Amino acid sequence: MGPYDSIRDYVADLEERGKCIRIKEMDQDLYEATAFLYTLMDRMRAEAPCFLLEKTKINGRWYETPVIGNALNGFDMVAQCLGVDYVSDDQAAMFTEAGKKISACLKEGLGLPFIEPRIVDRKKAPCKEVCLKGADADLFQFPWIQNNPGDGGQYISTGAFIIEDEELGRNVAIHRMQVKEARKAGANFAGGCHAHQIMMRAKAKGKKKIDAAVAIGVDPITWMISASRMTGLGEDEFALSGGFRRKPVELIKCETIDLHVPAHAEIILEGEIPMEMEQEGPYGEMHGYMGSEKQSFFMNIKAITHRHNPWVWNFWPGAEHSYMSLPANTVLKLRLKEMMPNLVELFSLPDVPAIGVASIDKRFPGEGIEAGLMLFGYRPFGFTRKVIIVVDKDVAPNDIPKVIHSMGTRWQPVPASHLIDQTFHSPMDPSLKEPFLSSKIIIDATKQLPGEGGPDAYPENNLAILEKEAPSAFEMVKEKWDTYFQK
Ligand SMILES: Cc1cc2nc3c(=O)[nH]c(=O)nc-3n(C[C@H](O)[C@H](O)[C@H](O)COP(=O)(O)O)c2cc1C
Ligand SMILES: [Mn+2]
Repeated sequence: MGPYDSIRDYVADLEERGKCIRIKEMDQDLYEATAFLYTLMDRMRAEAPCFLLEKTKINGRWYETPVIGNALNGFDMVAQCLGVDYVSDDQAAMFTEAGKKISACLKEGLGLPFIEPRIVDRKKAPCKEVCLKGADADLFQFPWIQNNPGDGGQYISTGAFIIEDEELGRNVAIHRMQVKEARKAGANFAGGCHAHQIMMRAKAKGKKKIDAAVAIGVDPITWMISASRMTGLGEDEFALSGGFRRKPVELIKCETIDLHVPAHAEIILEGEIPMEMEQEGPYGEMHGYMGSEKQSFFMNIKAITHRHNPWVWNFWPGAEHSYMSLPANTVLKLRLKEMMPNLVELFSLPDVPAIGVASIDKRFPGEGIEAGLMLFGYRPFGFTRKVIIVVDKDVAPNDIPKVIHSMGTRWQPVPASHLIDQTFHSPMDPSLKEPFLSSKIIIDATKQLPGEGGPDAYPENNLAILEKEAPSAFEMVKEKWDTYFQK
């Protein structure tokens, strides 16, 4: 049961739940693992298990270093990581339970919980079991995956970059790394991210390079926290992870630089990032489209430390889904609820970018569109959303067929839509003509009141009649449920 100290402890529990499969071997020179993942997601969606490849062929060489993929799929896995007592495959229930666990960690006034990391003894740091320096620190001894034939090469796709700013302190964030040479890999810091800001601050001070460490295979809560923005520049993601773990992240000092890394990680890279850029990419991005080549920082590697028989954790952007965002999305929702008293529930689809669904307790005309405008206007939410669907409180936003049903039965496209011609938006969206500029739409699928152009009265809902006039029917069926399936 979560919270876990390592990805291995987590995967061991997944296996026990039947949610991780072991696969003897795959030939990634033929993109077998990638095609497998796409097929797995198409067939099983949120039920698709994590998988562990015992042997993987890359560039003609069979690696026996295990590769794990699809490691966080489904709200059940998020709930398991957070330590929800009873974990089941019921995605709606697990969305709610995981949300409750996240809320319970927050301080009064929705303050983020920070628990400072703890430095442990070297003997308690499995990431130091093997230490390689100089020429021995060779990236090609590990099975880094090239996800797609369109990608620029093999990538380290789940590394948490640990860097420090002299005044502001530590930053921990997931950034992809293109494997370039035995001791050189990309450091893809998008403009505006904290790592990029720290690089710019160092450059302004005349620094020629900064020290960096990368932890591959961190514990799943540290993964969720370092993969999505919740903190400001200068707030330590390890401390925030500690807050959601309800116990400190354990750290150990690097061999060659003055940085600390998670003691229970699988593989650690130590090195430095010069103030220079090189070509990076192309790379298949989160939204499922190929990103173009660009200039980006890179890291020179001085040392590698790892566990005995380390695991490579790979991520396939665009094919895997965004369950890691649940902690960040839950905090956003709670903050929005303080500003919008009629907001009941807010849901971002983990498998579809840019669409948000909100339910509101509607009493007055205009509240559906108002809710959409509020949500678009709050940048941490609105920046990455292009379509907001607003439903009544009797519809659960995470029950997508019911949301679509509401659109089919409660929504009149005119007048209950609101188009925004052009506003600020994530440049990741491949449909944009100009970066940062997108049109947006609010779909108000709440029952329209007569003043909004809706019917004078909505017919009664069949289910509501049943619940009112035969209240014991569902109780009876629930009690007898198992008997219906007995042979
Ligand atoms: C699998 C994965 C890969 C990511 N790759 C990158 C990347 O290459 N560059 C980047 O700037 N952000 C990337 N991100 C997003 C950042 O991790 C995320 O925005 C994080 O909040 C940045 O940290 P910061 O808040 O300290 O800036 C990635 C996220 C995931 C889940
Ligand atoms: Mn940060």
